[in-house]
Amino acid sequence: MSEVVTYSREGKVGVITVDYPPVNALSHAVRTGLVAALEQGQKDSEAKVLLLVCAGRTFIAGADIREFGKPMQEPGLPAVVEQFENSDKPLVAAIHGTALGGGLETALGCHYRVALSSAKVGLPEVKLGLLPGAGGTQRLPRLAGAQKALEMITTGEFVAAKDALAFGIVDAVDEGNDVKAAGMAYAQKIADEGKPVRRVRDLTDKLAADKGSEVFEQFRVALEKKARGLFSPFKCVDAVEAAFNLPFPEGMKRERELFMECMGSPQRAGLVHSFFAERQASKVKGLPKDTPVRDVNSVGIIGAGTMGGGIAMNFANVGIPVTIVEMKQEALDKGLGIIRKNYENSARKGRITQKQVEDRMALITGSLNYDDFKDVDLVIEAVFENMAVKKEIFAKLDSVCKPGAILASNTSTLDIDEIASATKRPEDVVGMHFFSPANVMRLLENVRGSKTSDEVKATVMAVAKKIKKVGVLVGNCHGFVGNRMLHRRGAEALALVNEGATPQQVDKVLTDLGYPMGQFAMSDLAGIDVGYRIREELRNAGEKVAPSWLDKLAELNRFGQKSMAGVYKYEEGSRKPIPDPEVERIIEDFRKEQGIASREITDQEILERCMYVMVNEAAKILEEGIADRALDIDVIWIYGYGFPAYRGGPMFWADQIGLDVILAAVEKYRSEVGTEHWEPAPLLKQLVAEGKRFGDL
Ligand code: T1G
Repeated sequence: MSEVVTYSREGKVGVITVDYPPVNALSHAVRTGLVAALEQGQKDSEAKVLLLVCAGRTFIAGADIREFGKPMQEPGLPAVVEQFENSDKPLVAAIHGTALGGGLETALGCHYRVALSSAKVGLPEVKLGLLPGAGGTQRLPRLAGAQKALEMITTGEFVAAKDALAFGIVDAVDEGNDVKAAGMAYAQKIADEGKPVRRVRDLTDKLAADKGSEVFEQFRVALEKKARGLFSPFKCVDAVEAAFNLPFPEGMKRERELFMECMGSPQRAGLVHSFFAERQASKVKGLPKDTPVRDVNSVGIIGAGTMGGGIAMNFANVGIPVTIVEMKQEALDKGLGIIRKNYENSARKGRITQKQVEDRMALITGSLNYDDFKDVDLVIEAVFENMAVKKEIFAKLDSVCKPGAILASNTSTLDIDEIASATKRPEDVVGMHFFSPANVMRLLENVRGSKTSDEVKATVMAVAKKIKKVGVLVGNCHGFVGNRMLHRRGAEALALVNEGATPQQVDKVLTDLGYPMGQFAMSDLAGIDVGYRIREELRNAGEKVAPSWLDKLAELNRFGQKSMAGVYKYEEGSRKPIPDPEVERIIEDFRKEQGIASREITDQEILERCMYVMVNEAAKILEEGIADRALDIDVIWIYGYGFPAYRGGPMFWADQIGLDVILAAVEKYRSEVGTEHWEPAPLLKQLVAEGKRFGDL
């Protein structure tokens, strides 16, 4: 008998129990165990009905993702599910937690499904670059119809038990929280009522209703926009459509063909890497699992601007009271007004209820007085980027906050140690770098100072999980990890335009790679004036900062989206960047002024210079220990800077290209472009010499 699947009988019910922590994934051992237990149940003459139930926190959460890319071991899941469906004894699946992917498919292979009201079901394979490969695309439409099946399979979104009942995906919902008891009661009912086996594959009424429907074409058109650059969502539509055009066995065959196409796609490898990288990033190297974590039940925020407001919403969203301190009442009222407007927008879109709007606003208190921070567990400073101002604030916080309070800065570039030096408790000072809009962007780049204590590091990582952010802990340097790499890309993008490319050519190369936005469209969103002010401050401080055509734009009040013109021009009510001949003239004049003879620049050169410069910088970041692992950098770029998850992040992408190819290009640009930042990172050279990849680190 397998260790992970057991068979027992209680009265007339044969019970098949899966117990394979953490999420009962369908590993080879679980698949063989299921088949063995089913056979035992078939042979057990006392068992009139069979019940499939799982131990632990959830029903089966899918195939074992760790087995992907390895040789497939029999029995495959489609065969296991078919055996369950062929059972001549009614089979009930009792669902708790999340029945996902192959887990839901196994439940769909059973004849009846009961779910706890707290449970969710879903087919999220598309998020891994796949499609349901064990009958989900053929059986789900037979229960839920084309529209719902397509929604669930092309988005991978989870469906709550009550909605699953409404769509016929489950047959009953139990309000209790004991899944075994719920399953036993339902199986007993099936036995007592002598209910027959009911194979989903034989159900056809929903198929007849949607056969030849336009819905498949509508989804393909919608996906052109929503799933730009992705492979598997379109294969999902093809597979579901097959359920409506082919008999079940042929539909299953078609599903398998499409599944194998997805399994072979590089996007699957990228998305599976992203899945595990996101989870690994929360485990900080060198920080023991049992490091104490401080309670964070109240939060203070300094600054009610765009960042401060967004940060406050994250805490109110999870029920943590927030006090926002501003200098002036007017700024406070404006900030609180914007928070309410954001919540009411979400309510209008049906994402939250009006009651939730009021509950969350009630958790956010405005103040003009630092003393209101005396009892909070965590304070996050979110004022404009000026070291002197930040040090003044932290000195004040040091005097009012209770011992043990964590003092955090949302700075996106400045030195955490210098900020901490303004206090007598640098061990309690840390960077918590949110990304705009802070209530939406999922990344939280936590920055450890040289004196930040392990407890504070562990606490801010726990806070990230609590407010549903993807937390990554990095070291302290100018721009930390994300912005330090972005600055290099920005410098190369600017240089490429100086030398002859157009801003739209550069941006197209980046959006074709999969970024939602190019370098210059991003500058227009952030504001051309922001970069200009920083450059002018540095120039006034006597620093040598190269002239730039972006300065010309700023001096012409072309600040970007906010002034309807920047590198691009914008039409009223539209954020669509429109190339502007006026800017091309400004750039041409700048080149003449600087004596630059422009030249033809290829898209490949743009890709290499914008991306390889980042990879080279990332290698320096790794060797300096600012980032512990290449996967941390991948997670930062996927969740903070829009790098396409289907390429796995810039480090995983670089490994796919080959570090030898990248090093050769870096050395080429070191001699051709000559800028210091093209000096090859020693780590990059070492990995190439050893035939290793970033993924091997
Ligand atoms: N396989 C292997 N490990 C898994 C796993 C899986 N399917 N799901 C989770 N884990 C690990 C995870 O790495 C982590 O490990 C631990 O479990 C807890 O996860 C044929 C081919 C279930 C909603 O896509 O969405 O079926 O870090 O931290 O936030 O059609 O995990 O502790 O070592 O995420 O509570 C389809 C993926 C597979 C579901 C729980 N299934 N999992 O979330 O915990 S493809 C999925 C999740 C498939 C068939 C196809 C979530 C969760 P560690 P966690 P959580």
